Amino acid sequence: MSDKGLHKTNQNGVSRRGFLGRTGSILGAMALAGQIAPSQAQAATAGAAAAGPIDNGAHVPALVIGTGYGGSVAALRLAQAGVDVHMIEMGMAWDTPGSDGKIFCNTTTPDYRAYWLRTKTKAPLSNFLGFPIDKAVPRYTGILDAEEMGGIIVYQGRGVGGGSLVNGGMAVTPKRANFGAVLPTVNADEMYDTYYPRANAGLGVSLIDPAWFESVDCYQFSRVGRKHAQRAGFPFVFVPDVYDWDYMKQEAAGTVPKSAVAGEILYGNNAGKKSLQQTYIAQAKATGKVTISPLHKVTSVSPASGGGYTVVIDQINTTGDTVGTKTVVADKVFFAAGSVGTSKLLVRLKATGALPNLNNEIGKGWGDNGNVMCGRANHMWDATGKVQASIPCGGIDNWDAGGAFAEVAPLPTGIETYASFYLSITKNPNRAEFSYNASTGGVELNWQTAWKAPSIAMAKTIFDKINSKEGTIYRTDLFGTNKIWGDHLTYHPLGGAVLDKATDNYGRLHGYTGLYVIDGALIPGNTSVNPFVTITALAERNIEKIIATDM
Ligand code: FAE
Repeated sequence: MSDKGLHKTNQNGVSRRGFLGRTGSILGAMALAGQIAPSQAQAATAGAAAAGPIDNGAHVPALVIGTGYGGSVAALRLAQAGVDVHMIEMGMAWDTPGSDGKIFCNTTTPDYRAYWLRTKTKAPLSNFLGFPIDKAVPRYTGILDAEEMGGIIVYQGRGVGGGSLVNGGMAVTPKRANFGAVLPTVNADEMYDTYYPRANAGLGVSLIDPAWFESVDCYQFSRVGRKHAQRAGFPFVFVPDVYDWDYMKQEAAGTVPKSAVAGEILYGNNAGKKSLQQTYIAQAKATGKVTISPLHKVTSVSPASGGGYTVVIDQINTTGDTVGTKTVVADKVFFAAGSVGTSKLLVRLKATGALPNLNNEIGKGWGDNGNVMCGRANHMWDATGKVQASIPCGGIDNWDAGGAFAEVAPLPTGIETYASFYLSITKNPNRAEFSYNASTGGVELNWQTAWKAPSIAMAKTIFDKINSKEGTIYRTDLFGTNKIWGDHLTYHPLGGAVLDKATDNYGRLHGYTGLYVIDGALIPGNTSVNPFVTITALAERNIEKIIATDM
């Protein structure tokens, strides 16, 4: 594959912390032992962990809404430039273990930590062998939000670190030839010479050791995926990741506690994965100029009478109830609440008169990165392995000919499934729009499930051919009964405040000085590969310009 970025390995500049060894929580232990409700325990521990939650009436130079990729880049670079930053995060700090000694629960055993304010899990794969697998969980400010937006469920990470807490860590730079379609108004030379390398370094991106890949049991599923791809004439490419591959080697050898090899991913990794907590956020905190308020949700931003912006923030408890409201003033506000979070805020603030001068591009240009999932049933001689590492490390590239790039994904069930599983990113052209519903006070998205049809057609350019070559069929038991395609969801929401449309070409919102968008909302719907490296690189580019000219 002629991709400059795809195979790039760069570990420079990564601030790494230990993954384990955090202190235990007596309160958490009491909660799990049933002595007090988890909500009470976690409210106490989250409050204790949050060094310096923002005070009512505070005045801050820079306020960042959200602690995902865009927010973390903004906070670090502003702090390094000498600006005091406060980050507001609606999710939890995720720095305190429960009574099992673990901060995060396993994918196969979801508990109160798994879902954002749900009473039943909402797993992306809803069924197995046709049977529903979702189960009851206590309502809690858990780590994964399955946000139902009409025709689509948008999965997002909640907590300090945003999507980096729950994602697969696949850190993919788009092929340069495709970049013009990803961000048409951005100079590709600058991105590929400066900002993509800076983002990859900051995130701690590296590639699996190819020799180890060939030998280890936990990537048998990926080797089977490669064999089938190549026999059907498709290139299989290794995909970089932020997982610590040396740690995973030790997991496989049984010398350290297992995380990826034990199937941890969707509800957090207790070791091995370099989430933003270990990289950008650790560096930002180390400057001494960044504080974070977890379990705080921004509800309003409007011009303050004396200059800057009045920001209204609800403090919530772990069952999602508002326990206090704070009003602060910020000289500059960075919207980094993720594509959906930022879009919903801006659409509502424009419609309700808090920020009436935002332009009519607000809420537009939203896409799902063409996500669609499917499984294939292999022959008995193509076992994919009982033990599967939860971190994908390879993909099938048919972007140019068929408009699809498919991750060979694990199905870490702990049993032999004889299934190959894939998340495809496709060139789906459909774009949706957010709008304010005055009667409910909510913000809606007009995406239709039928709009996934182009994604299915593009994914079929790969899997119909593989099935025909191998004499195999699609699995029909993973997303319901007799349902082949996981076309109800996305992991990759993008757009809603598109660069050079809702904002100028560096994320400055039109209509207001000192308001910025710096997250996935800037990207118009598709990145041709997994999106977080592009979100990070674009944030690096934009914040450099903003610091140079606006601070
Ligand atoms: P994001 O990381 O979503 O951060 C936004 C933050 O803002 C969150 O922490 C929110 O809780 C917080 N927030 C929202 N509203 C408010 C508010 N009103 N007040 C305060 N805080 C608020 O945004 N991408 C890849 O490139 N590779 C992968 O392997 C990959 N796998 C994924 C797997 C899963 C299951 C999921 C869900 C996503 C995956 N992604 C992957 C997507 C990736 O995580 C996502 O594109 C980025 O996290 C988006 O970054 P942002 O900075 O835009």
